[in-house]
Amino acid sequence: MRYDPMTPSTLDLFGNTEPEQPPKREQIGEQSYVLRGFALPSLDRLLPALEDVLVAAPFRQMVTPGGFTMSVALSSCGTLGWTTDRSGYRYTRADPQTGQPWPDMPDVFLELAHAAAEAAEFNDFMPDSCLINRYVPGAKMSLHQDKNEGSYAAPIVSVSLGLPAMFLFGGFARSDKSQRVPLFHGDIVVWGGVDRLRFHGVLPIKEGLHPQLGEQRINFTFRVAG
Ligand code: MD3
Ligand code: FE
Repeated sequence: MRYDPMTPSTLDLFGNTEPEQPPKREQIGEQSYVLRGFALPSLDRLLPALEDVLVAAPFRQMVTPGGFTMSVALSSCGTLGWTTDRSGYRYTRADPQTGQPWPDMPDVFLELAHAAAEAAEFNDFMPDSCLINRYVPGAKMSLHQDKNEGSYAAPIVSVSLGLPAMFLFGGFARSDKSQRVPLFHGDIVVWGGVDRLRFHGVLPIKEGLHPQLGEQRINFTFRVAG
């Protein structure tokens, strides 16, 4: 049969009549999803906003209550910033290094976190805290739970940038078997509901050079902390 651009069957070959698909997402827990590449369209606004935050509140390594220096360097923006020192883990309104309030959360951060939460079925997510973690090759985060927040009703949204990481997604006891989830530049993960208190961590980052971010992985963790 000769090519006829007007027949419906030919138009179908180009996919124009397919029904709208739901956002592409991988379910990794009952109420947890990976949104591959979700942050990529926002990067042009996200990276300059990150630079601004880091001028006011540079990355620094912190000490755990047990006296160990974390391999991950931290900063924060938003009303509340997560900190640790010899006296414990907590959220503070001021950056302990400058005594100044943490930098405001840039609009592009908030909009992205809100949209990602919505794509995972969590509406009205309004984080008051964004922890910014910087990993160089070899840096890791041991299995832990996030238990310093005022309420566990809201989800947690995490944005991965730069070098890839192997994320460990555990159970409700430290000894429960973890699943391994590879995370790449631009991926967003949303955890909430019944998964909110699961143990999690990050394996040591492998050597590498990311074309845009260089020799590092940066992760934003959005939370309702207050
Ligand atoms: C899963 N950060 O800062 S992101 C942390 O990649 C932290 O930097 C990791 O764990 C990182 O506390 C992982 C996100 C994350 C945060 C909270 C969770 C994953 C979670 C709570 C429950 C389950
Ligand atoms: Fe955590």
